[in-house]
Amino acid sequence: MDIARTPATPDGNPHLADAPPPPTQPPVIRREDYRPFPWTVPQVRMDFRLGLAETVVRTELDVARNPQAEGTPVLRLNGDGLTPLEVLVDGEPLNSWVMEGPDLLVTLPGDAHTISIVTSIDPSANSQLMGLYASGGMLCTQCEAEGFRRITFFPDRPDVLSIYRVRMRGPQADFPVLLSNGDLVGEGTGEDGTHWAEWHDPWPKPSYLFALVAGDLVAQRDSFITMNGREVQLAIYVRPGDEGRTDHAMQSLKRSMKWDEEVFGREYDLGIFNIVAVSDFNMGAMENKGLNVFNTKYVLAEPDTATDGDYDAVEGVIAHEYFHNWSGNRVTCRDWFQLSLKEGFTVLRDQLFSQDMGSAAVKRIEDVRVLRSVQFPEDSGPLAHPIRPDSFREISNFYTATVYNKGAEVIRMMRTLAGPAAFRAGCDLYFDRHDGEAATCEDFVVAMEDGAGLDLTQFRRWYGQAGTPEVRVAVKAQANGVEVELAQATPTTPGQDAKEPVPIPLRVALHDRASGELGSETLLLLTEGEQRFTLPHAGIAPVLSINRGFSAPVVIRRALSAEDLVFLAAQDDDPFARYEAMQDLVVTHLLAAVQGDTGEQSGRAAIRQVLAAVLADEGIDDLMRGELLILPGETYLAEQLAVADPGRIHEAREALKGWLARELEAEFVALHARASGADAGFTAAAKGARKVKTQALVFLAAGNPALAARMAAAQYDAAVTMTDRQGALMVLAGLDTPERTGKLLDFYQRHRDNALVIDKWFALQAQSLHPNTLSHVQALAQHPDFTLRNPNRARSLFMAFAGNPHAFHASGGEGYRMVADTILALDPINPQTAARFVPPLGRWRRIEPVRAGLMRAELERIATAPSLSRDTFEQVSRSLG
Ligand code: B3K
Ligand code: ZN
Repeated sequence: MDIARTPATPDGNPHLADAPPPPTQPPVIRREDYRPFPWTVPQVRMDFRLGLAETVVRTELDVARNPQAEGTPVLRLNGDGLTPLEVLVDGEPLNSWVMEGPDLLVTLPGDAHTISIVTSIDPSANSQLMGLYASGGMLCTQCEAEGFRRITFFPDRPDVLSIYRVRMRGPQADFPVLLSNGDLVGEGTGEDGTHWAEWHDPWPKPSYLFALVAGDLVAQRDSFITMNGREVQLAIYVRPGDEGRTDHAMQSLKRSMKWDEEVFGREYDLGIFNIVAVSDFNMGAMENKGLNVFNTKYVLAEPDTATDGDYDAVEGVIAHEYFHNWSGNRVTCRDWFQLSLKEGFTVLRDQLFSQDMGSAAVKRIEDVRVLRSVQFPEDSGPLAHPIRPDSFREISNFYTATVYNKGAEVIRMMRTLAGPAAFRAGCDLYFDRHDGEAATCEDFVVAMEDGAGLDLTQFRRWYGQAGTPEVRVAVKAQANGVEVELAQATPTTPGQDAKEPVPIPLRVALHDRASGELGSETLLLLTEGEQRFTLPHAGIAPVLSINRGFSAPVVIRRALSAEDLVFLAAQDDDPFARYEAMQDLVVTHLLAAVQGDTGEQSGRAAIRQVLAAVLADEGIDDLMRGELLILPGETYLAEQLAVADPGRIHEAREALKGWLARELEAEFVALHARASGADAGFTAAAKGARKVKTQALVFLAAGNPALAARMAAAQYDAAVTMTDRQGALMVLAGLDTPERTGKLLDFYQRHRDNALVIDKWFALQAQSLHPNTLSHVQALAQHPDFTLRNPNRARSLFMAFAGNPHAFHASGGEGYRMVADTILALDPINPQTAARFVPPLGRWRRIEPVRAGLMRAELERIATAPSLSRDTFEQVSRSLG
């Protein structure tokens, strides 16, 4: 085959004339257009000749007509930027293939054939980090969602499941470790300094779960005996020098394996489970079968360089990827519209795991905080979409908080409705029924109906409707009880004007404020637009505690007096409800303050009273105290208003923090002193102490900056953990004080060889409350350690900045310009990561008119840029639309 002809167009090929012109706009892919693939690919054999600058890939596919699909002689193999060097059908160089855009089309005469294709790729030029790429001298892959087509031509869709045999050969000195999915079935050395390895994965899988890693890596090894007594060899591969930082990840993996057996009855199914840590990675980690590839951020952890939050994140992500082995790999997705089938379910599984490993109440509050600060704004903005989207242009844009976190909430509601035992029965049935298949969200719902005995007819609306439902609550006292009147409405979202009521499970209890007596909990199921429930109550001052444990992902609108909220915040037996009452008190006060309500003094006094109680309460541990001390964030506050002024929100929140800190200065100082006496261990008490210690500084920094600066500098100097050091530096970074510069410099020099800690150094400054944050970030973008090519580094500066309201929303629009410039600079390098910076600008409709105009203008500037990626084009056009 003449490889110089690109696109390859063998003479006389009948398909040539049909090739459409290149699209001007990326096409819209629709869920309703799903059709099964006309061919099956039972076996794939791959052979890699590895090199950083050139890797040659020979792929052999056994294909057969799919009896379940409409027949066609044409086999479409997706490609992305590839040129076929050779195409053989049953060993013959037939002229029956043609390129159509990026794809290779082969016309096949019979029902079963073997196709052999050779491609050549340059991993070192792959800055998108999709497909096979080079990272610091090693080679690794990322294929989800559509990266495999950047390695070889293939039906790159999740419903084509194949058994893979992968052979690779490369210079032993450069790539001493050679890994792929499944079991190692052969290895050897050549005379020319090369060596080879062959891996075989017996489990049929879609191409997005393929992985290959080659590099100079060291392994921490361990093993795990499964519930049926099988031994699994575990290894975590890292760069030489990092091997001392993998203990926590290994322990987390073993705990995850055990937990999944005990709680979900799921056993691991290969003899090997490998994890590789990579420093250039677009997201957190990837669940490739038997060979998880991780961002170093979610593997490496030691007390001197990782915070308690980092430790928890490592444990959570290790668990999440491991759990995908069943929810995602053994049962995968039919198409990418079903993404929440694996992601929502797996997020719920990792949340339940983390609840069991630590404090369930604190974990629940943390998860709700993420949902409300990220997913709620998404659901009320231009990028709103159902957890099962109906269309997309670029699937990478749909790895969202909606698909992941709201998806988890939707499955959690099924669990609440069924109860844990019936839910488990539903899960068991789902896994049994669909093992080895590419399934749909509907399959999951049907299995849950059959296995858990639920009728989910109306519940299915949660999959199709975008937007966060709002529930209005009115309580009327009656003789011997109260009537609870609930009304639900879901705001319109792009493309969805009419919304129907969804079933909303609300855990409620009626307490009595006068006697302090706490009522028992019941579950109300709101299914209608408006519905009344009667609850028995004998007391005289009933207070309704509602959506306990955040049993439904909705906004509750309740008109509770400050007195009732103070009561709930101080005494409710449901920790989430306590937190919620506290948040409500603060939100009510701050919204009044930003709207110029001067009568808010009483609200302030109520908050002071509750905060004082939280500081003094010996009945709660410090981890919970730390949660209760976190004031609602500025994005969440903005979310409560149809149109927000971020400047006023910031001022009002800081003013409240400062006032509270001055009122309770002695208490905060005492808390800090008490917590400073705790040890440096990882018990809940020690972690809690570290949490409240920095929280105390956060308050004091707003009320008495000079005192806070002294205390923070002392905490920094005394720190033996990264939690204490980072917490102190975070507070100092926000203050205009001489200690700030000295400690920032010290931190940099101490950790300059550790990329993950230098990421923290960038992020701390970009997230800072300092008035000059904007110019600091501009200067940091020129720092020799800054690069847009590493996603962690790019995010550490600019995502941190975009999430810092006072700096991002600078009134002259400089923050918006900086983020837009970042998107434009990053888009040609790494479109997937670039597109992630669009949503903060996309919020313009909910921001006051002057800033809104500036934000919109930046989006328009991006939209007019030539050769925008599909990723960024889609996000920008939806944001302007
Ligand atoms: N499944 C991957 C995410 C892949 C993202 C591709 N753009 C990690 C995870 O959710 O577990
Ligand atoms: Zn996942």
